[in-house]
Amino acid sequence: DVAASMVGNIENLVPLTSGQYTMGSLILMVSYGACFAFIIYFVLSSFQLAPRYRVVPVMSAIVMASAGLNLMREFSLWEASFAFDGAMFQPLAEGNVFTNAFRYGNWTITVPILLTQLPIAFALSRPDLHKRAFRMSIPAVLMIWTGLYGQFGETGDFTRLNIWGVISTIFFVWMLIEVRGVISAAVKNSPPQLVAWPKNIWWYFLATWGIYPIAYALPQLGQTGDLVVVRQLLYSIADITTKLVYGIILSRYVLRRSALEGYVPAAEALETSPLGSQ
Ligand code: RET
Repeated sequence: DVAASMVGNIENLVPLTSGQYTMGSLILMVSYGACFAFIIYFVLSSFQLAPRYRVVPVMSAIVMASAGLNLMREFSLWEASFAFDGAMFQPLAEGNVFTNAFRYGNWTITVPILLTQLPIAFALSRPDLHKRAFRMSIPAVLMIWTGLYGQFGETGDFTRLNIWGVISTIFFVWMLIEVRGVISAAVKNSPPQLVAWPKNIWWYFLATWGIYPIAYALPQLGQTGDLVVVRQLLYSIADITTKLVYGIILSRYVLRRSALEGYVPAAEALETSPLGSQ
């Protein structure tokens, strides 16, 4: 079906009510706003940490900037792609095609960073850390690119969507096996007071990364305005939880770990020293 494959995503197939259209704008706007605001949070958190962990929230700040710019672009594309005809917001306004494909491009940058944060936060040794970051990132990138190719099939008969969805899921499982290896190493290597953290992070990771394949498969339930909005909402929940909340969790973990390893932030060291009390 040539016409259907040209429009790429279901966003270009269905007219939206003004409520649905506004919800779509709002979801994208809140998401990029949150990303940009949290750049500041992550940069400031890094100052409280032992030097070896400072890069963990800095990497979250980079992910926030990258995802924020991507979501801002999705937002302006959303605004440009629909035109009000007096009753409904019609897609393909002035030839503009909305696409979720840019998200997959963005994940190519952010996903390897998110994965590499784990072995750094868990203080794995340098050569082990590099090896594991690499071994997680290879299946992750293959998962994203096969999914990118497949998602263009969501407006056709779903053959392409499903075949590439299955191939992508195989890479996802491979990636999860590598992530699980990092979690096991972290459990062994964790201070006893913090040993629950890597275990809980594993379940959090599965629950939140698992939202993306659901969003990918969703167009098969039908092509309606509600589904378009629900899918953008799912993407946003996934974006906020896998990047922003995940970054907060890892920052809290390395903060506790810094303290347990005897690190005292500079300002506190000054307060408790004879010099500071003068
Ligand atoms: C795809 C295609 C369908 C099958 C699977 C997928 C998994 C995607 C995932 C994406 C994670 C993205 C993140 C982005 C953060 O910036 C590609 C949708 C399994 C897990 C964490």
